[in-house]
Amino acid sequence: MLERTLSIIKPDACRAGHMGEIISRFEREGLRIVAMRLLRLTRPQAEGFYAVHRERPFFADLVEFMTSGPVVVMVLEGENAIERNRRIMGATDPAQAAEGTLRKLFASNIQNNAVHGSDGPDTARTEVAYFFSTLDQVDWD
Ligand code: IDP
Ligand code: MG
Repeated sequence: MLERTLSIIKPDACRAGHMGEIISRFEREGLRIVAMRLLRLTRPQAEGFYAVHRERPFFADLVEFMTSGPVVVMVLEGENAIERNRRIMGATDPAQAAEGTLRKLFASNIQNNAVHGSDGPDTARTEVAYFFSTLDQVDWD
């Protein structure tokens, strides 16, 4: 099934100069970028994006981290793009992430873990719409 998913290159990976490598990886894996923007999240924007985690003990630190520098937000498109992106990213905790995954390569710890990816069709739809209108998403064909 042709899907779209939201990807974020988090502040740690942007700061470390890994934006290009991460974007290259998506291109090599055949995920097409249909929208992309470099921005710095405000506190309300980060809190809204991670609202499902607001009761978790790590929420305040997560918001602090996500607003600590620029991020790249992207919409990736492809067959099973949601699941494929999650596989390319690897486990949330880099200590658990498989060899060669973006988090194994670039994450420092369970919080500063380089990338975000939508975890299912419903979240993908909501998260894409959080940053991009349909008019922002290009048609390659
Ligand atoms: P995911 O990004 O792999 O989908 P989630 O459980 O949805 O993982 O958590 C969202 C984000 O919150 C993670 O990517 C990470 O930055 C942060 N996070 C998750 N669990 C922890 C934790 O136990 N301590 C600190 N930060 C965490
Ligand atoms: Mg998640």
